[in-house]
Amino acid sequence: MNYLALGEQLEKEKYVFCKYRVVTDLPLEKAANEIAAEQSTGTWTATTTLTEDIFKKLGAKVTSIEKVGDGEGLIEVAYPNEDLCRVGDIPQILSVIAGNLFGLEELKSVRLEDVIFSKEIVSWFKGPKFGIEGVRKLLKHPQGKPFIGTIVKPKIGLSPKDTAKYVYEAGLGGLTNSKDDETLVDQKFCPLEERVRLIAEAIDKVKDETGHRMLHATNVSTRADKIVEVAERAIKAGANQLMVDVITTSYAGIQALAEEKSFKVPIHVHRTTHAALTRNPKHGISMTVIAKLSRLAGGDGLHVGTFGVGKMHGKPEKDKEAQHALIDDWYKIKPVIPVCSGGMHPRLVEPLIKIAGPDIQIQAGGGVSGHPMGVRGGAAAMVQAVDAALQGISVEEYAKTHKELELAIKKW
Ligand code: CAP
Ligand code: MG
Repeated sequence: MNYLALGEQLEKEKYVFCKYRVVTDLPLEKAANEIAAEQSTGTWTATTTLTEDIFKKLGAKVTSIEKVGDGEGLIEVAYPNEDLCRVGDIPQILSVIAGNLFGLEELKSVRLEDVIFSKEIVSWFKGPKFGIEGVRKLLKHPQGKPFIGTIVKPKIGLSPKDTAKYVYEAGLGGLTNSKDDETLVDQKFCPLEERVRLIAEAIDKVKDETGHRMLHATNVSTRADKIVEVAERAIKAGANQLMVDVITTSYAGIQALAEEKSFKVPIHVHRTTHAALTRNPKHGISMTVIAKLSRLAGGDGLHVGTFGVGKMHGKPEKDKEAQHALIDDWYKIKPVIPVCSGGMHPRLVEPLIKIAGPDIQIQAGGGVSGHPMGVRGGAAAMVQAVDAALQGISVEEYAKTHKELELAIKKW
C-alpha cells in the first residue's frame, strides 16, 4: 500500500501530525512509507486482511518529506484521529506515534521531534489543575517574578528532622519552593509520613514568622496501582505539592494524581531518565513531545533544562521549544511552569532569565546548600540574584550591598 500523500491537503482537525527525523540508507520516500505503514495499518509485507476500506479510513499519511542531510530527512506523518483511542489514552497514543518504528532495522535512527494533536484529541484531557497562574495564586507570588526553589541535598541521607530544617532555612531565605530529590520516596532513613509532617510544620512556621508562603514537592513516584495511595498518605500527612518522575513512573502516573478529585495540590513533574530518550539528536523522543504529553496528563510544572547554562546537557533552542510546549495557548489546557534546574547557582540566574524569561521556576540544590553561610544564606543569595537580574543590575554590583550574594559569587 502507498501511504505517501505528498502535497495532499488534509483536514487538520481529523489528524494528529508527527514530525520524525530519520537517518537511513533507504530512499526517504520508502522509509517514510514504511513508518506510516508500521505505525498504522501495515506491516513488513502486504497482508490479505487489509481491505481498501480499512486502509482509507485508518492508514497514516505521509504529508511531507524534506531532505536535510546525507541519508537524513524530516518526515511528517498524519494519523487519523480514529487511530487513537480514549480508553487506551497516552499509552495507546504513544504506541502509535512513538511505537515500533524506533526498532525498524532499515532505519539507522529515528527521532520523534514534534507532535501536533488535533483539538478532538486534546479535548480528551483536562491538563493541569493549577498551572502557572494557579501556583502563583497559592503562593501569592507576584507576576513577572520567577519561582525560586531548591532541591534538598544531599539527595539521600538526611533524616526527616534535618530535611524539615533544610526546608525551614530555605523558606527563611526567601524561596518559594523546595522539593525532594528524584531518588527519595520512603527509604528507612527518611520515612515519607514523618518527613512530610515535619516539612509541613516547617512551612507553617515560616509563614507564621514571616508571612512567606512555600510549597514542598513530595516525591510519590511508584508503581501504577499504588501511586494514588502513596500520594494520599503524603497529603494526609500535610504535603502541599506532589512530585512525580514522568519517564520512570509514566504519564499515567501524573494523570492518576491530577485527576484524583480529592487532591487539591499541584504536581511537580521531574524527568529523570529523559536523556535516554532526548539526548541523541538523531534518535529518540524530543523533550517537546514529553512536555506536551506531561501537560496533557496534568503536570503543573515540568523540568525543561537550563537553556545551556547549568550542569546538565541541553541546548538553548531545544529547551526553548519545550518551554513553548508548556506555555503556549493550547485550547483549554492551562500553561505549565517551566522548571530550570541542574547546576544552578546565583551567577547563572541572570543569563538564564535573559534566555528563558521570568515565567519560570529556577531551582538550585548544590547552589543553595553549598553556600558558605548554609541553606538560609544560599537561599537568600538566589533571591538576591533574581532581584538583581529583574532590576538589570549585575551580580557584582548587587553583591556590594548583599552579603549572601557576595559570598556566593566568590565561591562560584
Ligand atoms: C539538581 C537536581 C535535578 C536536576 C535534574 C539533580 O540538583 O536535583 O534532579 O536538575 O536535571 O539531582 O541534579 P543541583 P533536569 O541543583 O544540585 O544540580 O532538570 O535537567 O531534568
Ligand atoms: Mg535531582
